[in-house]
Amino acid sequence: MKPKVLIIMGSDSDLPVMEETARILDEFAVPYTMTVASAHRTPARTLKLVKDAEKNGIDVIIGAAGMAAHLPGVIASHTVLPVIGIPLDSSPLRGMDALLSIVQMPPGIPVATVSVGKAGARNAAILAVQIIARQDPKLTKQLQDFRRMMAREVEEKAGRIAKKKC
Ligand code: RP5
Repeated sequence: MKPKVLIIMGSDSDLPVMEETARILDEFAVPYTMTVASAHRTPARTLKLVKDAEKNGIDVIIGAAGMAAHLPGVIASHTVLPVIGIPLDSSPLRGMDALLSIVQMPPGIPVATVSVGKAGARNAAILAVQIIARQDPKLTKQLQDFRRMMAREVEEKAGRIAKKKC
């Protein structure tokens, strides 16, 4: 199947967190490709990936980076495809640097910024699925089932805590 999501991370050191994005996309059976490119260290490679993504019918690009995390913003500057940005905790500033770099885009070039780290990696995948699901009723149903499953888990947790208190 042709990939619908392109995941670009700033370094291979980001992979342990970004595996969470891949895991969720696998769960929903949404095809993706995942690679490394840096806005600063390999600007030409980043641009080529974005332009190829447009040619190859990618629906959503996920960019993840730590430190002075310009990657998602630079990706967004080169395309009108939706871009989701994941700030990563890979510096002494513990992701605050990446969060502000990614979330504070100037008006006109949005990056849909998710939370820092693994929770963000997970949400980026879910948001990408939600975007793609607009054209795919089967995927919409899967998302609704996923929400119901989460709600059931919360009920079960509440039940377990209530039992402990008795
Ligand atoms: C960022 O710098 C990367 O996204 C990574 O989070 C951080 C450190 O990269 P490495 O020095 O480990 O390659 O560009």
